[in-house]
Amino acid sequence: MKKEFLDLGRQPIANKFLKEDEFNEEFFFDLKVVFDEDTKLVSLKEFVKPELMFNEDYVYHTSLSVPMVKHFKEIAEMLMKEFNPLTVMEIGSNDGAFLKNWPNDYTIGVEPCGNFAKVTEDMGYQTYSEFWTAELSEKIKNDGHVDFDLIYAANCICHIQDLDDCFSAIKNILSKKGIFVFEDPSLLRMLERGSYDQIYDEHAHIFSVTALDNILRKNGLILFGVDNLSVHGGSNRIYVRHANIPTDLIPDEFVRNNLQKEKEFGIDKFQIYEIFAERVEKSKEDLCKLLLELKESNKKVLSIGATSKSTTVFNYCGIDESLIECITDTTPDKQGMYSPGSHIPVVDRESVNLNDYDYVFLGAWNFKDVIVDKEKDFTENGGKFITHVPEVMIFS
Ligand code: JHZ
Repeated sequence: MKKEFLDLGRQPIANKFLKEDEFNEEFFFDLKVVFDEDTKLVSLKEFVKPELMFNEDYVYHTSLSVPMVKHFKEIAEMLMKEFNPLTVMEIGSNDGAFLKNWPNDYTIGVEPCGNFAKVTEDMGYQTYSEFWTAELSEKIKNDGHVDFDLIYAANCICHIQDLDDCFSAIKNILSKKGIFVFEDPSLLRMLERGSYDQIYDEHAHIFSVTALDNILRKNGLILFGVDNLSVHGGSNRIYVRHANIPTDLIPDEFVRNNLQKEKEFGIDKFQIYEIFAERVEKSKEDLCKLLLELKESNKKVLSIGATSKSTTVFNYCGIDESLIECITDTTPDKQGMYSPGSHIPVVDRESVNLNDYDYVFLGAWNFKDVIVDKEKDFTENGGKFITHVPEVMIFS
């Protein structure tokens, strides 16, 4: 019942930045996307082995994007106030941007990337450096942990390929009246904005509320709340509890509104995905045309934000160093390396004078306001920005 609608070509591991001597052995796979007529879930056709993506060398450092630190502090405070959990677990705890807002005596992390698991262990949080599975939930129980009142995950559940195993593991270790809260990019926002670069190896699925409602029910869980968030280009925060356990947490009007909005958009119909695929192709044509014209008129272009998203764009559109000279990024582990597949040098923002460039491509378009504000001097000196979301355009 899975129907393919989009082919984003040969793609590398989105967050595997490389040294020059690693170019020859780089791993590539076919990035194709399918729609499941049964559950309405959108997923990658071919999954990449998790160990190839999430390991000791993982470079995405949540705390290096300053707006995200504030985001996680605010959500932790809200959850504490609204639900007052006595035991907390975060799945995909990365560098502890969320965990650090909770006392470490009743909070644990799960993080398969060993480098980050060590960071949160050093902060005093017990961290299981493993992938989230039903087997791990059993192991955590056997280690003597009581069931959790709050299980939280941000930009992690959509990375998990086997959702039935993932949700049954949650059900196994969620306390009777506990809540499971997770946030991931919204499929509706991606379709509305044409932000096809939300699709890369790590994002095994792009969730709609509709598909989650179906899959959670199948696993004995109920979705009772949805918050629409602006982070990461438009995400949904989903609130889940056990089905069949009496509680006053009943699905709120936001759940109904979200399901209704998605239905009106046609998220359950294959045709909408065919229309999206045409839009993606047009975006590629427009971006390539623009960058080629700029090159022909000797304009210099760099990109800000060596994101997973820009890995998809650069590889799908065939953009290399001849079109975008370099990428700046605040993450020290990405600096001095080359971008996956497209092999564009990644440098520290401080090492370049933006006024030597005519155009800046927004690789991190989701931080557009922050970046444009930080780089006022560039636009005041005549510099211009390029983005491909929602359409390819130049602005200053
Ligand atoms: P950002 C990652 O995707 C990977 P990416 C992951 N799979 C996921 O799901 C999402 O996050 C949530 C830099 N930066 O957040 C920092 C600047 O250089 O859009 C980051 O490297 N200057 C877990 O990689 C990158 O840009 C700045 O001013 O698409 C942003 O990456 C700012 C604000 C950021 O996620």
